[in-house]
Amino acid sequence: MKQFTTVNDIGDLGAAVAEALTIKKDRFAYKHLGTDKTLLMLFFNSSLRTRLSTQKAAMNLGMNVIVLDVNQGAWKLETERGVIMDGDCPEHLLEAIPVMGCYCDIIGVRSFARFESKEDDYSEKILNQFIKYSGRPVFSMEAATRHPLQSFADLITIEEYKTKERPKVVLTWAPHPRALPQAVPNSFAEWMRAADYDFVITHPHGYELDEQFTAGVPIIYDQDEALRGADFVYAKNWAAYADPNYGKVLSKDRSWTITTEKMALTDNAYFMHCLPVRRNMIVSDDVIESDRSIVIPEAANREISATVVLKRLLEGLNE
Ligand code: AN0
Ligand code: CP
Repeated sequence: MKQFTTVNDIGDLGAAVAEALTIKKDRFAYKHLGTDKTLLMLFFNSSLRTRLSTQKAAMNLGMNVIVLDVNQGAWKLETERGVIMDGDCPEHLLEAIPVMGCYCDIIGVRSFARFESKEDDYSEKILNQFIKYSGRPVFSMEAATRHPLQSFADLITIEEYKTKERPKVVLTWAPHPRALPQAVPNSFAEWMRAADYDFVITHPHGYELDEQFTAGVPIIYDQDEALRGADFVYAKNWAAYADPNYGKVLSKDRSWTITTEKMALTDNAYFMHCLPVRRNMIVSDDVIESDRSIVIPEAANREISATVVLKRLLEGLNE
């Protein structure tokens, strides 16, 4: 594998899940692969799970790891070509990227949608510059439009917990005080479609996602109706995608919060969320603490998805 930014990079999903479940039984089985190889993890945004699970995955594979928080201690980076740099950015991404590539073998990048320009966000302007100028295999640790390490972990988790061949999986919007990117729901939809589950999406009017991720997926505006018969409830907030409201919070309607009453509509569904989650906005204390909540095993699987991805990228170095 030469890069990992979308579901298409992972190939056959059945084979990827099988590999993940094998690695989960012996996560140090490929410790030799990363000897004398260096991973650089670059964060433009905060992280708990991605930072820890990806570093742990790299250590499982015997790699050395360098972590850089661009906003803490590094030079502030200009990202626009052609800008007269007389402002507060002393360095340009166009030098910083190839320099960073000199010190590592693989680069992971976290760079959220900025909500300043839909075109820049949805063309993955920042991530694609790393792919173009670093000279190294690049993987996404949540970019502007997708969070594939999360979606892969979600898929592994559903495969572990499902009791039906083709479970009903419901992605539901839930309220949140601030504008959040669409990367997690976009990516989740992309992976759920590829997995061919009985997948539906529910959200208030105005929260439609980019159709490249949702084409063919039933969109149900009545949350109660969508939840009926669900085997998995995947809650997430996102800001509006459609123009003219791109990046805006249109609703904080707490009747969309996932509560015990909402879960009672389902077929005893498991509750999932990528975390971090705001309690009693997205989900009630009772639901997230219930025995049907699998948010912790879901987060634990981030180490497994990252180990598979880094293993394949390391193998790709010699192809
Ligand atoms: C981020 C998001 O919604 O994309 C990261 C989630 C993994 N969440 C927040 O910024 C709170
Ligand atoms: N789920 C996830 O990616 O969490 P972090 O933002 O803490 O990395």
